[in-house]
Amino acid sequence: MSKQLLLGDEAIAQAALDAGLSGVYAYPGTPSTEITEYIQMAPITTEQNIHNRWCANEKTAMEAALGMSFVGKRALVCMKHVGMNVAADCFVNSAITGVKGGLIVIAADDPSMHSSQNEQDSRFYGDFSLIPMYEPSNQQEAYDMVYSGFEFSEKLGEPILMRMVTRLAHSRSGVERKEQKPQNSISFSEDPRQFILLPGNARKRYKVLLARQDEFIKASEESPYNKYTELKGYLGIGVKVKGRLDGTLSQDGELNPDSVARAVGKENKSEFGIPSVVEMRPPALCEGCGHRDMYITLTEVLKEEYPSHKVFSDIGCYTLGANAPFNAINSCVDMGASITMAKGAADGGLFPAVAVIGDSTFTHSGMTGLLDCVNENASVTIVISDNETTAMTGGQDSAGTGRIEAICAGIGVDPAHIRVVTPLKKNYEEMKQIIREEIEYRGVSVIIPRRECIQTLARKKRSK
Ligand SMILES: Cc1ncc(C[n+]2csc(CCOP(=O)(O)OP(=O)(O)O)c2C)c(N)n1
Ligand code: SF4
Repeated sequence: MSKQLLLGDEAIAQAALDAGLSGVYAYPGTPSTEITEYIQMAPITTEQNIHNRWCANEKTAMEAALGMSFVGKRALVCMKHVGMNVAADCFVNSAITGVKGGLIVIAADDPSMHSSQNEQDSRFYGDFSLIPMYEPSNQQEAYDMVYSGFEFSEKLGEPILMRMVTRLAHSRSGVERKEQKPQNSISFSEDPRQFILLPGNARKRYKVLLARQDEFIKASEESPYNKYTELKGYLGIGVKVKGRLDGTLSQDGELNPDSVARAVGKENKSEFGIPSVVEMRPPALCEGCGHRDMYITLTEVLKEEYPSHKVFSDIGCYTLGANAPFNAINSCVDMGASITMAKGAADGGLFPAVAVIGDSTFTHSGMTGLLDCVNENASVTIVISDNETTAMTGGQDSAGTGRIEAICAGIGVDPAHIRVVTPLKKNYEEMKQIIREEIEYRGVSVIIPRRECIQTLARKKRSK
């Protein structure tokens, strides 16, 4: 078969397509995003009607994929490592239901936090949920594991977790493809109660999962991907193995040639230094970005008129409001936490409590927090800075585009306190007046500054 030069992420996508994939379910997040983007662009996806639309969040992705597996078809779920925390409820339980059609979950870890808020190790999720896990060491293995992994998942009747890391996801190598398989046709489990996790059934299924661990270990020992090369007789002769745990290597961050060379007492001379013209510069919002206009007006009102304010932000381009010149935000914890933290702080007596969240993060996990606010008529001012895309991860579709006000009204926000503005310099006075009015309103108010991200706008213009 032909060899292609593929990113690790692309190797996964190509393998899934070649293995007869029926649907990819994902929410964008570095370093996993390119898997879904590759599937979206592949001609076979349209030809064979393979599901490929972005999901609202990782939990909905995992659940929809389990539904696809329920009907006997092959599904792929992709997310960055922190997405595993969002998907965990369904993911852990899917080990107990088991699967019908092959199901592979890709967790793309980001050691050294190149673009993440933590560097958790997703392999613990494999251990924790007691299912088999793959960890490829190169692009070809990533391809081979996914290609054969669907069949393996169907044979075991369990989902498979595959852990990637940034360097492998984002570097290229030649990958040999295998033959194209057709999609599975619809079929159902022989056990009509397989997916019903009522306690009586869940207890039984959990016992079965536990009893099957030896079988999984055997499969692991016989796997062509597990090789043991006798290095210097380390195992079994009492030679001390040095590494992260004894401090020889740092417990955090990724391993690289420099850190390993230092650990074994060798000097590793860099061949290519950083040219002197290259200067480190902190990331910043693009010139002309609507989030800038939002922060300029918001901080002017808050700093001058409400010195006791706090701003709870969220995760997206607008998190850069933490940096100068804005220095506008006081928190950024996890997707959706802006609204809920603002509510908790307001419950505790803070005034004004302001949340700043993007449109994609709002539909990912801000909506439920808004419902909590509405149910208690919390005194919070929520700014949904709507740039009509998921900009931070490269401009993917955003699940609520065109419907943000309707969603807020549907959740129960008083329509009089859902205020839409266009974040442009000429509207600054109007924006500041709206911010004042909504802060003064002691209930739930939502301000929606809406202007398309200039990067996606420019891309659309170029493609026209
Ligand atoms: C649980 C989780 N999933 C995915 C990500 C990756 N990620 C960071 S911000 C973001 C969405 C940003 O979109 P939006 O809130 O609309 O803000 P924008 O970047 O468009 O300003 C995503 C998907 C993450 N950090 N955490
Ligand atoms: S990519 Fe878009 S949303 Fe992000 S900073 Fe640039 S203009 Fe703003």
